[in-house]
Formats: sequence, structure tokens, C-alpha cells
Amino acid sequence: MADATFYFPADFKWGTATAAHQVEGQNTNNQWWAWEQAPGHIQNGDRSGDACGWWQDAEPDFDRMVEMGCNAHRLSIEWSRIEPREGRFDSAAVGRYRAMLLSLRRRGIEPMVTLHHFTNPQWLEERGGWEHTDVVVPLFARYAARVVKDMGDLCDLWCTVNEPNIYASLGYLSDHRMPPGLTNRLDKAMAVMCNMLLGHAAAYRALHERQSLARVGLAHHMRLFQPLHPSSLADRTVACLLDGAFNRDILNALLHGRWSLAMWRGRPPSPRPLRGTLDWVGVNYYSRQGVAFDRASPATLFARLVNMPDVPLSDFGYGDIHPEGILPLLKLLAAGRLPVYITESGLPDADDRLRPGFILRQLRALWSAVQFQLIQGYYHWTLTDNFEWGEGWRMKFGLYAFDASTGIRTPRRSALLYRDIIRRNGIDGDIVREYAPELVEQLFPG
Ligand code: IFM
Repeated sequence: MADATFYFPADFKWGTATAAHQVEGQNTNNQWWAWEQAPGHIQNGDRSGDACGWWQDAEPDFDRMVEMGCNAHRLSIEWSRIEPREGRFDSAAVGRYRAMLLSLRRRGIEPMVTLHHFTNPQWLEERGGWEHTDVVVPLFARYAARVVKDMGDLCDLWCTVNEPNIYASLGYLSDHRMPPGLTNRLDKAMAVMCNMLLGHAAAYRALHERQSLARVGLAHHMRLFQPLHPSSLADRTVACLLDGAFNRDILNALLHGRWSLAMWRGRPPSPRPLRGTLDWVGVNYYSRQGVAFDRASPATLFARLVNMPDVPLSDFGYGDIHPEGILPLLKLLAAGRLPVYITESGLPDADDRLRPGFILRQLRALWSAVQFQLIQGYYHWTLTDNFEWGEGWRMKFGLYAFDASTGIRTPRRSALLYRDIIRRNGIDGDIVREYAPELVEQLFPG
């Protein structure tokens, strides 16, 4: 089978993904900037600082996308730049984003614009961030309306919010990993997650009211939860509970307009506005998560998070390498019959030891899914190494290495691999032999 080619559809979108705060630099007016200034919040005391300098000059990186042959890019708009004071909108910031979108389009790269990727304007943070439905939902809808009014001629593919489950769990459950840095506040985590979904729904309507052909979705971080001991009923049960809370509850809410029991205590707002507010679903997939029953961990639904044995880990134990884990997750989406974008996928791997194999296995798995589901594109996380939130600069997710002290970008082998895959619009034996010969048998058995 070594001469077979796993072709992708002719109109498949090949892209990379970035987020404003991680690449722009000097985003001084959001809660993350404030969070970074306090000691102990970011590994090695790192700060986003000038990041990758996109606010001044993103265009050379757009050229790198062109060199790889990309026809798509997912970027985010920084709310705190567009609306630096509540109700005051900044036309110069709008101008800069317009210039970026135009530059992408001129290069044949279709932009997907994310409206919220982890950062809040500081004024919103002071009003409770995403904690209060009545405050944040109308404000987010007004911001979305403004963005589509000002940029709708340059973009019609919108991602409202990025990873509500990660934003809520790292900000409200885990210990100081994201602002506001609360621990074990399951009540608030659930309220925040639901408010982000209600915000998504309100933004969906605001975008469609002003742009009839808008295509609106959100990026859902999904993980495959696997019992550490498959024969243990307790491990299987907690894996199933986490799968529900992390993966399925959000989908049920959006697809069927139902909160799960766990999602909201007290009197929740009606979930009805959520129904019918997805034109597509985005999946961010990185790794599998092993879980074991642990009666001492009520905050994580009695699960202890572990690494599966004998599986290579990406840098700093970020996750195990199991790209095929995306397939069972994609099946969860099938009931929605919606187009799917892989809005992020990648790993931190400074030496680029594991990334080529990861990309090839990930795309091979997606190729199987493409036969059954409408998967419209793949956005690799990310173009160049960038500011990885609480991990600072130490985690290197880039197809290009980025030296923050000189600004120099150097392509890793994975950038060349991605270029070759895009040129071929698929994966063939030659590509696998060149970049990950150890996978030839696995990808082309017989
Ligand atoms: O860098 C992040 C991104 O902002 C959201 N999804 C996961 C990525 C890697 O951790």
C-alpha cells in the first residue's frame, strides 16, 4: 500500500492558528497583562512583552504561511484593543486589524476570526469577567456587532469563543493557572462556562443580523479521557464523568439547548437561546488524558489525572502523543450534522522530535473521518513559537522556532513537512519515508 495517497478534498482548508495576546505584543489593557506582572504566575517569570511583534508587523509571518502553501489562517481579535474603555471603540485598532485581514486575503489566505481567546478587557474583568450573565452577554454581543460592522467586508468565518471549558477550569478550579486564579470554585466555573455559551449565542445572532452569509461557530477543546486501568469500574466511571463534563455537556447544550445537571446550580438562565446557534463546530485536539479514580479529588469529579503508561510525552509533560484519539471525539459531533473545522492541533516539541509523526498520524486519522464527516479544514497550532500563557515562553508549539530575543524565525522540519503535505493535498509514502520513516508500516500496512 506504500504508493497509496491519502488525498484531502480539493477545497480543503490548510492553515495555522494563533491568538492575539500570544503573538501581538504589548496587549497592556487586558487581564492577562495584569496577571503576568505578578510574581509566581508565569513559569520563569516570563511575560508576553512584545510577543511575536504582530501588532507592528505581522506580514512577514503571513509570507511564511504562503511559503508553506496555506490557504487559511485562524487569528483572534483583541477585545481590549477594539473597546479599550467600556463603550468606547478605537478606530485605529480597527484599522490595524483591517490591514491584517486585507494582507491575508491578498495572499490568498482566508481568515477565520476568533472574537474571544482567553483575554478580557481590564474594565470587564473588574466587572466580574464572565461571571455575571446580565453583564457580560450583552457586552459581548455589542462587541461582536461592532466587529462585524467594521470588518464584515473582509471576513465571514467567525469563531465566537475559544475553549470555554479550559477558560473556566483553569481560571476557577486549578491552582493559579489562569486569571482570576481561583481554586475549587466549581460553582463559578460552571456559571462562567454557561455564560460563555450564552455569549456565543448572542454573538451568533449579532453577527447574522448584520451579515446574512456569516458562518459562525466556536472552538471546543476536546480530550479523550481513558481509564488508567480499563478493567477497573471506578476508573471507567470517572473517565465517563469527565468525558461528560469536559466534552459532551457543551455539545449537548449547543446542539440540543439543554444544560446538564452538573452545569448550573440554583436557577440557571434558560438554555433555549443556544439552540440552532452553530453553523459549524471547531475542535481543538491535543492529547489523551489518562484518569484514575481518587476519592480524595472531589473537585475533579473523583478523578486523578495521569499519563498513560509507555506513551511518549510532549515537552514538560504537556500531553501524551495519541493523535488517533480525535476519532472517537469526532463521532460525538456526528449527531449535529454540522461542518467541522479542526481549529487547533499541535504539541510543544522544541526539538521537533515528535511533531512530524504527530502531524502525519493526526492527518491520517482525519483522512478517515473525512470519508464520513464534513471536515472542512485543519489549522495547526501554531505558526511560530509564542507566549504560551502560564507556561510562558518555554513551551514551543511552532512550526517555526522563534527566538524572542532576536525575533528570528527558523523553520523546523515540520514546517517543510506541512508544506509538502499541502502541495500534495494529502499524505503519500514518499512524504512519510522522508519525515517519519518509522511510521511507514503503521500508515501503509502491508
Ligand atoms: O496556546 C494554547 C491556545 O491558546 C489554546 N489552545 C491550546 C494551546 C496550546 O496550549
